[in-house]
Amino acid sequence: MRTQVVIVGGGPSGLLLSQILHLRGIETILLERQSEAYVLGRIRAGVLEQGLVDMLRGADVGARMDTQGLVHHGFDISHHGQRQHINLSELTDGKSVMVYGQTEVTQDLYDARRKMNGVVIHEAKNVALFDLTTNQPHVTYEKDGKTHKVDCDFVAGCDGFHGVSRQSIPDHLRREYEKVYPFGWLGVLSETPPVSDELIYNQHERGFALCSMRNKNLSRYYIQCDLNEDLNEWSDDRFWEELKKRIPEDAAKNLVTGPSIEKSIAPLRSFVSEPLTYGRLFLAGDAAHIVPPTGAKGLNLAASDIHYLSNALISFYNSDNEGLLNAYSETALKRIWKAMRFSWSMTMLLHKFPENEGFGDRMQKTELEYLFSSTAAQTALAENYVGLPY
Ligand code: RFL
Ligand code: PHB
Repeated sequence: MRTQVVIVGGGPSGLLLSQILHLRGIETILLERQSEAYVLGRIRAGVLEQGLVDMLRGADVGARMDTQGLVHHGFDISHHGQRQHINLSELTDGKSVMVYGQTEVTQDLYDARRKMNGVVIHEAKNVALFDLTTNQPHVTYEKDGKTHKVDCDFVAGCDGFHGVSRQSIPDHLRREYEKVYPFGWLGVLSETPPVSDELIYNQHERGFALCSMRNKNLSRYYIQCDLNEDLNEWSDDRFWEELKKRIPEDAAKNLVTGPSIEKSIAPLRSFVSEPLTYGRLFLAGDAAHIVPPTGAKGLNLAASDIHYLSNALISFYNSDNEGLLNAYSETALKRIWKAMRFSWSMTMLLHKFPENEGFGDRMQKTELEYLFSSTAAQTALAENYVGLPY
């Protein structure tokens, strides 16, 4: 087999790249390790920046989002019985975010790929990348007991944190930066109306909590938990009781509880691998970087990588110009580090850190008091939350 771009990984990064390239006449073959049902069963992000919303519309996959997504003009932060509204639109010249689940984005992309007869190969096992530093790389994979080979011009590594692409860059050419946080998020999805029209980020002495949503009858809640927490010990009742203790009193009174339809624990980590390029391999999304979910940046950062990478590939094929491809790593990393900083600072601001007793706690409290009283601080927060320009 031969194609122009092999895309490894069928999460949002890989699917969006294949959709954009296909619309511009560039052929791709996408290799996904899991089944489509497995990929769609993962409950992940929920908040889309304007940049990603525009990209989805531009890639002909915005129609369902535009009817079912919820435009949010602000969110709340609660701390010590106080609740501060962060008015995103007022603070950012009318910008907003879209609440629309990653599962829905992925579904829309799969539907669009099918409609355009895009080549998406599921359950492609043991993907391996070869000759990446030549002009004729190739990729092999196993399916139905056979080994297949795909020759190509470029490989896009969109295979997430545990993928094979990043590992295909020799150790001595790769520099990794990492911070692992000493806690996780226990998340619950329930078919109940959200407790509030907007998201509430709660800083509390028992630990962080987040009230989020997917639609008018689907709520997503998270609480900070220990890393070694056993999911089996978290009955729905125990989860709701703990959540109520961490959110504002009026919200706790209004909270509609119900059976969870998904419950999981996610560790929190900041991670960047540099550079994003090795010969004709280009990393994008979680394959190259991970942010803690506090700033809602993971999926959005994957989208900005795809923006830069798709432009670079289009420029190569249309104008024979390698300039943007050569600049991809540096260009994308500039925005990645800014989102790293923001996600890290939101995480530090809102979580309970076991080692923080004393001075650290007072700094956190003072930072929140400053944020609640300063329009300048709220503007900086809002500017980052709606998404920095591409
Ligand atoms: P993905 O989604 O991990 O997709 C990678 C795909 O590659 C496949 N794969 C392979 N395929 C072939 N061969 C191999 N060797 C392979 N190895 C792996 C995998 O099966 C998978 O299908 O990465 P991608 O596409 O870069 O997308 C990144 C986003 O999924 C991620 O950043 C976000 O979900 C992060 N995130 C959030 N981001 C936001 O922007 N806003 C949010 O509100 C938000 N909330 C969250 C989040 C992530 C969370 N978790 C669980 C980590 C909330 C949570 C709880
Ligand atoms: C979510 O709804 O899953 C969500 C929302 C905001 C975040 C993180 C996760 O910051």
